[in-house]
Amino acid sequence: MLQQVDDQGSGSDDQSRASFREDLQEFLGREAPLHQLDDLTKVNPVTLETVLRCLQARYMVDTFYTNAGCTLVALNPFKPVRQLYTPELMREYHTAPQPQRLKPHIFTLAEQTYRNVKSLIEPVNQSIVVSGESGAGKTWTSRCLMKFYAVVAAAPTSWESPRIAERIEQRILNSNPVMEAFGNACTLRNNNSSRFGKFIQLQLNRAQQMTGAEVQTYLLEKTRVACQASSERNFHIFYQICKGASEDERLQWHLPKGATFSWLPNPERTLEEDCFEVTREAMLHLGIDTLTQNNIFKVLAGLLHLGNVHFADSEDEAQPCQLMHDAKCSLRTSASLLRLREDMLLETVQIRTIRAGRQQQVFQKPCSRAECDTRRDCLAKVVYARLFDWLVSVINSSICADPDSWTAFIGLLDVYGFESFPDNSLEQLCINYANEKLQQHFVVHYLRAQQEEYTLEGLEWSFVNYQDNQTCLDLIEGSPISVCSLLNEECRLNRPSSAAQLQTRIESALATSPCLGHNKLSQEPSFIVVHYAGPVRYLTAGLVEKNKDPVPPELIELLQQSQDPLLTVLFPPQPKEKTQEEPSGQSRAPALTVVSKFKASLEQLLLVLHSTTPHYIRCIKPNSQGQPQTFLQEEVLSQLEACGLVETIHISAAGFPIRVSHQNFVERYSLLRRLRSHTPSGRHSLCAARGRAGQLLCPEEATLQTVLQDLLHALPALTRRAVTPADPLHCGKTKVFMTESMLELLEDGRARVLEQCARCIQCGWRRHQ
Ligand code: AD9
Ligand code: MG
Repeated sequence: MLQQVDDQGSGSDDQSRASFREDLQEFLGREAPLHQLDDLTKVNPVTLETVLRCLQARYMVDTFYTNAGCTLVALNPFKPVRQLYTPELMREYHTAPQPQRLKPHIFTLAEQTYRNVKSLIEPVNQSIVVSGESGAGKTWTSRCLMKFYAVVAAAPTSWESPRIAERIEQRILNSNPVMEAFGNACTLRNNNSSRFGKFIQLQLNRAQQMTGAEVQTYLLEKTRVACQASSERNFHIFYQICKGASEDERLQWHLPKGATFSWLPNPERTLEEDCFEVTREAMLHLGIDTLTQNNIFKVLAGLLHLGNVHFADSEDEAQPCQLMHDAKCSLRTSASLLRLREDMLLETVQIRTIRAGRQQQVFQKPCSRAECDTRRDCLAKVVYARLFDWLVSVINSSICADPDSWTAFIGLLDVYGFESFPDNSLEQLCINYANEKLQQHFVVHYLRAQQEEYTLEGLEWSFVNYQDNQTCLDLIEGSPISVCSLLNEECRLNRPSSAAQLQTRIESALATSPCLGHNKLSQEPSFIVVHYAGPVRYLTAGLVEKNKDPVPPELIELLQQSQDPLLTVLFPPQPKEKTQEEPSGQSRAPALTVVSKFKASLEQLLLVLHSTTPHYIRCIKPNSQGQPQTFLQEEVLSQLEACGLVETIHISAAGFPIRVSHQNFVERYSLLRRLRSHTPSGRHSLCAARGRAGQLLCPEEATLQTVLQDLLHALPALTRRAVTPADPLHCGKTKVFMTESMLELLEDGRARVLEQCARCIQCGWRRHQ
C-alpha cells in the first residue's frame, strides 16, 4: 500500500497511521464549509484527511467533481443527476472564455483538451485517461466525454447528412451500447462491468470537427461466455436476446419463455442494461442490418444451447463419453442454430485428434468428461471472441474517417478497473497488470517526468516523494524472471505440473520481490501480488492452461464447415497450414500466450499515450454497495491512498503543467509587444510577475529574453485581470514553463492584440495571422 509522504520515513508510519485513523472519525465529524473548495490543492494542509474531508463535504451537497491539480477527481453519485450532463451545460463549458473558472466538471477537462488540440501545446494529439477501481464510473465518464465531443465538435449539418442518426457523431455514440451489450457484464463489483479494455480515438479535422473515430479493444474476458462466478452474469447480450426477443424470434432462435440455460445464471435479475431495443437500434445505425443482426442473435442462441450439452463419465476409457439424458435435444438445437452437422459437432467435442510422429500421423482419442467440457467451452469462447472482434471491425469501418480527413485525435481510455475477488485468476492478473501499467504511465509521465524535467531545465524545485510501482511491474512482467515469464515457461515446456508446484516455483523464483506477498493462510495453491491498489491473491490452478489458451484445430475445422453465413465470415476456410507441408521434423513456432499478447498490446497502447498530451480523471467509488448519498470514509481513503492522490496534489500545486519550446513561445507571443503601439504607452507599470521572470530568464536567449521582458511589461494592459504571483512563468534551458492561468493570460492578450490589429490597417495585421 502507498506510504504517506512524511519526513520521518517509514519507521513511524504504522504508528502515525493508527493514530491518524483514530483521529479521523472525530476530525471528519467536525463541521466545515469545505464543500466550496473546488481544487484540492487549496486545502490546507494537503493531507489524506483534509482531502478526504473536502471530498466528503462536497459529495454530501451533490458536488461530484473536484480538481486535484492536474487530475480531476470524479465521485460516483450512484444516482441519475441529469442536470449535470445536459447539452446546454456542455455548450456553456464550451463557449466559456475560461472554462476553468466554472465549477469543476469533466466538461472543463474535455474542453481544455479540445482547445489544446489547436493551441501551441505540444504534441497536438491529446488523451484522457480515465482510471479507478471497478464500478467507480470510468465507462460512464467516457460515455459523457464522447457525448460532449459529439455536441461541441459536430460538423455543421449539411444536406448530405440530413438525418441525425446518420451523422458521424451519432454513429460514434452508437458504438457504446453495442460494445457494452457484447463486452460488459454484471459482476460482484459492478452491474455493468467492462470485460474488455477500450481506447477510442476521436478524429478531428483542421476545423476541429469530429470526422470519425477508431476503437481499439484489449483482451475480452471470453471465459465468461462459458463460466460465470456465482452471483455474476454472462455478457448482457445473452439476457437481452432471451428477454427482448419477439414471439417470432423466440421460435426462430429456440428460446421459449422460461427456458433455462447453464450459461445464463441469475436471469431473474433485471438490469437497466437489458435493453435489447437500444442495442438493435444502435447496430442498425452502425450499418448492421436486421438480417445480419438476426444471424448474430441466432448464433448466440446456438451457444446458449451448446452450454446445455452435458456429458456423463465414461466407464470405458476407449469409448467416448455419452451425452446426459436431456442433452441430446440441446445438441440438436445448437447444431441447427450454428448450422453444423449434429454428429460432427458431437464427435469433435468428444474425440481428440492427435497428430504425431515425423509423418504427422493422425490418432483419435476419446476425451474424458472434463476434456469434453473444456472442448465445448472452448468452442463457445472462440466463436464469441471472433464475433466480438468482428463487431469491432464493423464498427470501425462504419465510424473510421478517411486518413486525409483528420489531423489530430483525442484518445479516451476506458479499461477494466482494478479487481480483487476472493478467488482471482488470469483474467484479474491481466486486468490488474493493465492498471499497474496505467498507474506507471501516470507516475512516469506526470510525476517523475515533471520533476526530472524541472531539474534538466534548471528550475528550482523541491522534490516530492511518490509511490513508484516499478517493483510491482518487475514482479509481473520483468525480465528475466517474473510471473509472466514463469507462466510462459510452463506453457513452453508443456510439462504436467500441479497448482501447488506452480505456486512453489513462483514463490521461490521471485522470493526477493518486495511485491510478492506472504501466502500463509490460503488453503488453495496461490500467490499474492501487492499491487499499488492493494494485495490480490491469485489461484495457481488453471493459470497455465488459460495462458496457453489452446484451441484444438479440429474445433476450427468444424466451424469452417458451418453453413451459417456469419460463421463463414468468422471462420473462413483456410489453405492447408504450411507447417503440415513442411519437411518432417520442423516444429512450428510456439503459439503466443495470452500474457505475451496482452503485454504487447499494452506496450503499443502506452506508446500511443506517450505520444499525446495526457489528461487524467480519477473516478472514486464512495461505497461498494452502489448506494447514493453514502460516503464510506475507509473505502474512499484506501482509493485515495492507492492512487497517490495526495502526492499528485503536492506536485500539481507547485507545478507548471504548460511547457512550450522557446521557438514556439517567441513565434506565438512576440506579437504581444506590439500592444505598446496600440495602448497609451509609457503608462505600464511592471507586472507583478516580473520578479519571477527576472530570476529565470536565460541569458543565452536574447530574443526570448527581450520578448519576455516586453510582454511582461505589456500584459497588465492587455489582460482583463491583474497578473498576480499565482501566474508564474519560468524560462528553462529549452522551454518556457507556466501555469494554466498564465497561459490563459497570454492567450487572452494575444486575442486582444489580434482584435486590435484587425481594426488597425496601418500595422499590417495580416502578418500576425
Ligand atoms: V468497471 O472497471 O468497467 O467494472 P467502471 O467502468 O469504472 O467499472 P461504470 O462507469 O460502469 O464503472 O459505473 C458503474 C455504475 O455507477 C454505472 O452503471 C452507473 O449506475 C453509476 N455511475 C457512474 N458514474 C455515474 C454518474 N456520473 N452519474 C450517475 C453514475 N451514475
Ligand atoms: Mg467500465
